[in-house]
Amino acid sequence: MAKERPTRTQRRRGLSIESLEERRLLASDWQNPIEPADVNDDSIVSPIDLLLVINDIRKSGSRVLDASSLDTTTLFVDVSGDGILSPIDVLQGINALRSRTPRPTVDFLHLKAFGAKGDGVTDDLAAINEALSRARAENKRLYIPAGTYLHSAPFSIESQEVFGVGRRSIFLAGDPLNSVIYLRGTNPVLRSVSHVINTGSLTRQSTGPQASIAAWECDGLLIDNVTILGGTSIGILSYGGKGTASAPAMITNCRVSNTLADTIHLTHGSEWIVVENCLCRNGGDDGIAVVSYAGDPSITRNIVIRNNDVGYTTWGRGIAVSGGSDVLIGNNTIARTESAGILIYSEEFWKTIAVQRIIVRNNILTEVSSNPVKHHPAILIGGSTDYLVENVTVEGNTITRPNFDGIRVDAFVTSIALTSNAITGVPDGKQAINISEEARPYVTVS
Ligand SMILES: [Ca+2]
Ligand SMILES: [Ca+2]
Repeated sequence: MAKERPTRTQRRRGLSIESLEERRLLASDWQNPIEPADVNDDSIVSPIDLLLVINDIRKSGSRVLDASSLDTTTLFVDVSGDGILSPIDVLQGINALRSRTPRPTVDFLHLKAFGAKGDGVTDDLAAINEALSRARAENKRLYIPAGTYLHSAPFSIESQEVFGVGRRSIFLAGDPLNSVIYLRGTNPVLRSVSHVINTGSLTRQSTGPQASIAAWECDGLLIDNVTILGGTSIGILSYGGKGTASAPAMITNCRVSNTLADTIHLTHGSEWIVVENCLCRNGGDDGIAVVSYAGDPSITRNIVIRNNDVGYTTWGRGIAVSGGSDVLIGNNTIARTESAGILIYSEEFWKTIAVQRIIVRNNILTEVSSNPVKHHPAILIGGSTDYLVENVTVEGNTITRPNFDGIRVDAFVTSIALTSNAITGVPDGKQAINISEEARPYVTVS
């Protein structure tokens, strides 16, 4: 069922591979998304809400609200929604009390109305599925209030929007081998929730049901302000997820950590996707990967990866294009990866296909590539006997203290430009720029 979702500001921006924007602030997880002045979330704006803000300021002072952990206890004290608790929140609360404006028409259903317990122990899967189904039928959004909702099996968000209050609206996978939340259909939206998967002693998996969030062959897609902790496979997977040039699919402001496979992975003909302002930490494989295989329905293409903070991987690269075209990797921060910080490669071993028209610009790579057996450079470019890597611009990047070479270009490439890259702290015996004999006629350095 297709629906119009005109309120999404991200959708109006359009996608230009050349445009890099300022970082946007994360949504405040301490503002009530339904009624900003309803601090205690009892559906009424009353003087009690004001008192709660005043008491909090008295007790702990004005402050930036902690954005570092899952937190199910703090009230919605950030009335103004700027991420800071201050007297401004009191003033806006007073204004809301005075104005007595009628509440807007409710356009969402409440998960707890369907019997979900949110206690982290009861299996809420049936309630979640019933709520999703009803919300779809009534063309409403589904609100996930603060709580921990155990789901014993996967569920699907289909052509609809699910939203919560960030790190306090937690989906907890009951089975780490059957954990996925699917996004399907047209313009599915998942916003401001968390997904926790306790992997225990399990080893890495690599199929859909073991991912945390999987955008599965959907048209349009928004995953925003989603926190993912753990998982035996990929954190956020786009398997054939597609945006368009004028309305790109968006994966924004997400925090993905402790997955056993890639933290974010785009494949199977995914296209027109922006991955922006995401934090990827301690993944078991690549931080953000664009991957195309010979058997895919089409090449994964038209991807923008910008302003992300990636690193501290136990295995894998920071940002990788292994089969893909028209990809911009811009203004990302990459540190302490196990393999190359950025990899642009057709990988014969994995049967990935051609790599074309890639811009790698203004990224900051620090102390990347720790594995002494692989000895990857900070940025690694190369093709395979079957597939060339062509038209790659590597420009304005800052590489500091790489463990091996700064930039290395292997064989099977054409039209490679390395321009104005600042490379410092290269170890003795390693090179800032290392171009293979075979690649030399095809690489310009300036
Ligand atoms: Ca209230
Ligand atoms: Ca505030």
